[in-house]
Amino acid sequence: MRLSRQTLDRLPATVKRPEYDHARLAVGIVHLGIGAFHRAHQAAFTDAVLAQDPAWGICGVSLRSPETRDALAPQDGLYTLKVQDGEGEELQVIGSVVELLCAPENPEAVLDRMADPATRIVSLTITEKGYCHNPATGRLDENHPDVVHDLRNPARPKSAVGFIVEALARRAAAGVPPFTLLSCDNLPSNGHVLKNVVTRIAELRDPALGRVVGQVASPSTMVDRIVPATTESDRSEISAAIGVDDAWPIVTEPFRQWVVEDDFPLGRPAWENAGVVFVDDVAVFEMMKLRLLNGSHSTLAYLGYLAGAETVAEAMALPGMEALIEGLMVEEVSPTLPALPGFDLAAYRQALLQRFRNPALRHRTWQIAMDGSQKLPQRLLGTIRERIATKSSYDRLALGVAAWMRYARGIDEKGNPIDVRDPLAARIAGMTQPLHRAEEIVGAFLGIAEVFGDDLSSDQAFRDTLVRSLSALMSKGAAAVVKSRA
Ligand code: CS2
Repeated sequence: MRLSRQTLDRLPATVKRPEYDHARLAVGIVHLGIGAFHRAHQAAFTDAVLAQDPAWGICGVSLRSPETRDALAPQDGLYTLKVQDGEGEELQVIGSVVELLCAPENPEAVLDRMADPATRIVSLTITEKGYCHNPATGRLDENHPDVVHDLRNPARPKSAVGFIVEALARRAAAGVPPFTLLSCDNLPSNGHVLKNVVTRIAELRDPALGRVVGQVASPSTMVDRIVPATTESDRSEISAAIGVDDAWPIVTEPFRQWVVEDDFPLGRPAWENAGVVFVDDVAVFEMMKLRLLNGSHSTLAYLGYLAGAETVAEAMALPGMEALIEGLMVEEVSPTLPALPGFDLAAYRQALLQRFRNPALRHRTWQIAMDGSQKLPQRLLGTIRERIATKSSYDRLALGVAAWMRYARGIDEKGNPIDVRDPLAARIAGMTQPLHRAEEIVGAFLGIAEVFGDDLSSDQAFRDTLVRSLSALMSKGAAAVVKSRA
């Protein structure tokens, strides 16, 4: 028997379930990129306030594969969220996703939903690379194959940004006011980046459309919850615990945070009642989270993977690792963060270390290692730039960057190939695998302008630091380097 509206009343009493009439929900939000993160984060915050207003159901859109739709549509969009840490676990069925669409199969259905006047928010978790931008400049990459495609075929877009521009064009033509854009990806000023990219695409289509899109509200947000990919054993354990089959449950940690700029001309769910914090400017929160959490995460992922740690918790347990990460946060990152009055930064850092140690989450280093070329600019390189500007040390941050180079070259410490997932993977492998000396490898990487920008590429001290770190990683191995840095 499958989890569905019909089987909700068979669930054990300990499983939390929607406290509203699920059949009465209507779509008010279209979410592009309905992955695990969205389902543990925005969809959970939204679920908590639907009893107050059932008009804010979510239409979840997959931009690539039909897998999520195929798993959740037969379940009326319902799925289980398992929240766990070392101390306990809690199961909750989330009901905020009321419709599922697969964009490549039926782009017209997605555009219809987005153009519908009832849709008042279009939110996104499409990962860094989904923005089709140059990570170093934040501007649209006009040569990106999806952008080129979408400009040639505006009514049958492939990219999220292409869907947004076409839907806004249709709304404008029909006299329907624009929806609010809500980026929930780990990018600094994610709302601005999104707005710049879609406005530029619209301008390239038609200057008048550019002016329309330039007026759209696009508040920035800081999102936080650690959500590992669901495994087969999660599926079977959770299905056994709830007594019916759930084809795609999600496992996550208790911690969740969402800080949002309050700019929603067509309204929004009462998310503040679920703990969402609304502010005028999210920039400081975003910088703190990207540099402390995600910067540490990427460093843990590359060093951990190279040293043979499968999960973040295993990486944290490597001799010297915790001291290295704490040192990175305290000495190298924290001094670059603007003050947040009343905010206890030391407690935030301690909580992060504890979250990274969470023994109940199997968060794979390989998962976090993905898309490094898109992640490093905001996670490590921006911080390094500020350390250089203030003539301060950045050894641990540079070790994280060197570990990425060691990893992204695509050959592990035993000489076996690494399954590197990154839009630049092939280019990096082609460029760096024939090279063997750290100087040459670092030189090749620094030539990637969309990652390092011109400034870092030409900084001799930065180059020397990377060469030292990469040589050590290549000669001694990551585990020994981590141990020696403690
Ligand atoms: C992680 C993030 O996969 C990654 O790159 O660093 O997904 C991280 O778990 C979240 O940002 C936590 O909020």
